[in-house]
Amino acid sequence: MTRVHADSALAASDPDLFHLIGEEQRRQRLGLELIASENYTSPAVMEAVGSILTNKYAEGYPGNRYYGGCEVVDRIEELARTRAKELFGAEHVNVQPHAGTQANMAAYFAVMDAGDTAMGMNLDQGGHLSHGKSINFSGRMYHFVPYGVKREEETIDYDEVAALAREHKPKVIVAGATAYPRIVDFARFREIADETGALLMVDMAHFAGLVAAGVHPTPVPYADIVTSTSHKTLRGPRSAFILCREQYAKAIDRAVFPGTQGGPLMHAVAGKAVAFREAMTPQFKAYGRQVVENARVLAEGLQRGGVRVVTGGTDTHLILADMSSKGLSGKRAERLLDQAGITVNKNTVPYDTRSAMITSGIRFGTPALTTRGMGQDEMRRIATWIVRVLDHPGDEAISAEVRATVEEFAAAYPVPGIAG
Ligand code: DSN
Repeated sequence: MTRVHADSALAASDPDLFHLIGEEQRRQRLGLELIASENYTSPAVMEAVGSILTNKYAEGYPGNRYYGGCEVVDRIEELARTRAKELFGAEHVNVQPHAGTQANMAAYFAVMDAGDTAMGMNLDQGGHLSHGKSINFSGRMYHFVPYGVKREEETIDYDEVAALAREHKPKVIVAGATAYPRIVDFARFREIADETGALLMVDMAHFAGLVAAGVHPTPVPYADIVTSTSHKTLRGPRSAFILCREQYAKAIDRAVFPGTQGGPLMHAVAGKAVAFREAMTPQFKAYGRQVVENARVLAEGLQRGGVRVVTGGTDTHLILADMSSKGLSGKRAERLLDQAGITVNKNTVPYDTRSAMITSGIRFGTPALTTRGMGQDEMRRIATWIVRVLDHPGDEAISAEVRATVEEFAAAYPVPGIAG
């Protein structure tokens, strides 16, 4: 039976949903969140996102809206824009995209026509659905030519990128990935784009928080357009934004609204404003440094336990590990770790022989655990638990033992916004 809380409107009006949120709180608090694209946003961001700003329609942009009563939300959107420009040193920003794929959709819509050629990283080797996969709008609307990584080194094959760009003369080259653990060479991409007359677009969704913290090179000086989500390493609300050079500002704004979206979600825009401000603090810089250090230590721990790490390590928040080194598929490993309270996602590894639904890899990331205050010592311990689970597939006693250890351990690290 759900307990009704005197101070919760939701508990009183919808006990079922209230109960389910309580269960998810428990899962988030007692588990170890190692999905590389997830994080715990701050109570301040959640307050903004949960505010009355959700009530307001504001199609258009500050000072030029299709609705009355926008004088306050105009100032909120301006605040978000000013902060984003300052944080990333960008000439122009659009803070209205609802999510990463919508940001990419608007960016393409701004500078390409249907049928135009573009290049993006192969999804199977680390890219993203919206970087041209045939089952996504990007692959249906545009002619995307995929590039990949070198078989041995497992790092981006820049010579191949250059050769493909010379051959196909794309209008846009997209750099950025969702499962690539190394720093992307933006200068090299710029050189290739300049040589072949392409625009360079960088999707920095995964590493935006590291850029903001100054622990990862920024793509902004190199790229014509930079898209990003705001909820991954950046730790803001679930949403997105686009940075661009001034010369593309009008085209980007028109492509977001009215091109591909209707009314902006002003509560999410407010949440982004809060997150951009938080990302300017010394505490955020320390968090960014720790995210990268934690990933490095976690990768070493996994390697010590006999797990093959793709590219031999990481420069970022993300580790891609090959479960074949433990005789497992990614799907099986994800399930085993889940049972032990460790949350990850299966992922293809470069040149994978298994399908995207099975995979040979697991993607790990450290942003969420770093937000909970964990450091190198914790990463070393977590690596041993992961290896113990992977070394004993199907051993329910060991799975239960690790789960109990994980729950007791995790409970000692508060999750922002969740009472202990
Ligand atoms: N779902 C995101 C990720 O996990 O990387 C990409 O959209």
